[in-house]
Amino acid sequence: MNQHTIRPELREWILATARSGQSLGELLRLLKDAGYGGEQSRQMVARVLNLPLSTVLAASKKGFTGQRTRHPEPPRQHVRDHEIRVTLSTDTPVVRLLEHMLTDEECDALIAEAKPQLARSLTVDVDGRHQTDERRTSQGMFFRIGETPLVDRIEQRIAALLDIPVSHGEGLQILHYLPGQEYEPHFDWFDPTQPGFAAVTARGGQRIASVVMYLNTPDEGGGTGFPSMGLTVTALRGSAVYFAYETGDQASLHAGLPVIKGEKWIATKWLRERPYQA
Ligand SMILES: O=C(O)CCC(=O)C(=O)O
Repeated sequence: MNQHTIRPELREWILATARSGQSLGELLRLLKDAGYGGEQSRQMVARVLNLPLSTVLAASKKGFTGQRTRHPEPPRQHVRDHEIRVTLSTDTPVVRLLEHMLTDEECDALIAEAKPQLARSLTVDVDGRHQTDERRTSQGMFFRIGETPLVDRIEQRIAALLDIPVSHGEGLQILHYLPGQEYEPHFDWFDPTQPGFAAVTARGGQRIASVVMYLNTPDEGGGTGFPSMGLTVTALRGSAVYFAYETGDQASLHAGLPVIKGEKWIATKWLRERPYQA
């Protein structure tokens, strides 16, 4: 298909629909319902979203839905040997506050294991490359899946709580913020309109949910903000915030708010729609 055959209104509609959070599979279904042929739709979507045709073809076959997490239901969840209290629950976006996600001993041990390995945190740029970024000024490190017995225990707990296999998780990430350090508002899902989308989703597909676990209680500041909801989660040792999203979900915008006094340690788990680990 020639680029000139895509009408500007249709190009805008494809972009807007992808940004509004529809999956590629859903986008293709809507085009089909509007009377476009399968091959024509795939070519248009690939061209407008700047994706390899093979990615769009795979989406049309699989529906690109992958697996979703199960959102923990209040008031509490029994997970293996552990009771987690669900102390706040919202649906748009899906957010759960989880009390007693980790024990004090687990928090301290994670910090001790991570401390010698910290380096400047990175973000993923539009081409899918890792970069240092003034919007994210913490230090951090990643554990490999099951790297230590403690990491394994926490990953098993998250998997059981959210009913998703451990293999769908990226490695557990530990972050350390000092006063003034923060992670400015951002989305955890990858933008399908960016050139690097195919590369960052080639393994595991799209991100579908995040769990941010607080390993200490900063003296002041350092919560997690959800600006579109006007919600600030206070960082409290052992508790966590879980949030789930669709591609393009604007409500899942969130930020690691600046630490004002003291320091902040967190462990973050990002989950994918398909297995990320071999
Ligand atoms: O530091 C926080 O509270 C949030 C961290 C975060 O948003 C992230 O790592 O994606």
